[in-house]
Amino acid sequence: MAPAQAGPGHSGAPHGAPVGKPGDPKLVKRIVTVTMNDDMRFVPDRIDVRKGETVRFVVRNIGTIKHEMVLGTEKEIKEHADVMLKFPDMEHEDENAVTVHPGLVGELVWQFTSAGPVTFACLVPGHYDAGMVGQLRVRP
Ligand SMILES: [Cu+2]
Repeated sequence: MAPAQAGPGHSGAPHGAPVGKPGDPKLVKRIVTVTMNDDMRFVPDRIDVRKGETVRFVVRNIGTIKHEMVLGTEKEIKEHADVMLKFPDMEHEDENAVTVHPGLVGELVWQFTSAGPVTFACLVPGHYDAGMVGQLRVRP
């Protein structure tokens, strides 16, 4: 896969710092399966993890259109969703995001380095505003 290339207006996008970092696949102790659908929902949309934990998210798109799962603070996600509305063709190659085409399964390995709320959302234009968002709770 090509390295991430910043699109127009993409500089404010989340790059993982406050919510954690890309995880080492060897340290994965838990696998969480998340389903995305054309009702603009994640199932589940509430996930508990522990600080320091490395999680492999197996992200299944059972819909007929492209969806994605992007991790960030609520503020970052909202800002990024607004940028996506202005630049709808922008593709994500960020380490804190996985884009999954219809009928396929993507993976995201992430280590949660600080306690507190983390938001995950689909930033395909319009999906976040339609409610395609969930919350991770990182316990101390
Ligand atoms: Cu979506």
